[in-house]
Amino acid sequence: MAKLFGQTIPNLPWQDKPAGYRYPVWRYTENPVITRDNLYMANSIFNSAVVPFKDGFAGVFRVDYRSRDQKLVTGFSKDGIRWSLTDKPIFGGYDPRLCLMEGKYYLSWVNLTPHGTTIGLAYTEDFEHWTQLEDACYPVARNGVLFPEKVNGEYMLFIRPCDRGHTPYGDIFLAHSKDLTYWGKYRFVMKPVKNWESTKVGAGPTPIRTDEGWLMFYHGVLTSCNGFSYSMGAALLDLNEPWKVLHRADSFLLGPHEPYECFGDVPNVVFPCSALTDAATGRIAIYYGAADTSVALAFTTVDETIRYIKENDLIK
Ligand code: BMA
Repeated sequence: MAKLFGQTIPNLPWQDKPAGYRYPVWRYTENPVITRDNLYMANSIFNSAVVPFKDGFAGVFRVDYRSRDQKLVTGFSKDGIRWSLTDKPIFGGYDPRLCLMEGKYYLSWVNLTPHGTTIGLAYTEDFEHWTQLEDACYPVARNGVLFPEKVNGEYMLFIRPCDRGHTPYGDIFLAHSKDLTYWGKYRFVMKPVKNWESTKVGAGPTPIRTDEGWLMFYHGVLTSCNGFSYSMGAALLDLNEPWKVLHRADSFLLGPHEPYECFGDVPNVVFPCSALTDAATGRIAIYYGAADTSVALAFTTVDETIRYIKENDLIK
């Protein structure tokens, strides 16, 4: 087994891969796990992030209310599947990512400013009290994703420069910081290459350290005659120089297929924001937004994913 570093999570939500299923990522049979019915006045709940917390799990959820205000709320769960959300927005904005680093839970998200979107940063220890840091970037950027540990003594943040709208382009960059306030040394990581992601790419869950490199799940966007279609890809990045792509799957690992991924406020969206990993077994549980309407869950293992990446490697 490829070695996966990080927490051991014995109560990781899990289902075995269905017999005869050939792809590396399989869906939870009772998807979606969170719908608009989880919160009064929600129009939709999607693109959300979770982490292990106490004897269960905590999360930050993107809620678009009936007013269509976009807010982040917290939620708690014993098993990672049945969630109770608190109807008390902590920040405005969308697409949260969570990462446990140095004993604190760091949140990065798309922060809304009068000048465009930027990367908001905050941390908490209890999911009740939050300390907001400086925005990590001037507008306009989205898909800010922190690494769970320093690399060569510096914090690392994926970032995706964009415009003020639903940007028809997008490459992933990496920013460095010594203090989580001043960011710089921007390095290009990857751009869209293949058909399924020919419009733009953006980092997804907190990257996962393995002995083969940083495992990065990301979303790739295709522009079809019917608009954007979002799927999940994966790549392995160099451990010491994570802007260097070692291997990258040339085909998606999970794309819009089931009705809850194909129909909704924005059809044809699989948007991963969070991955729980169990170092003891190599299991990975991925939470993804489905059709900008609900949150769904899928499973893989570090070996299944790395095998698929290498079998379909873009970097020859
Ligand atoms: C994200 C956000 C959403 C959008 C989504 C697809 O980056 O901009 O509002 O619809 O992509 O889930």
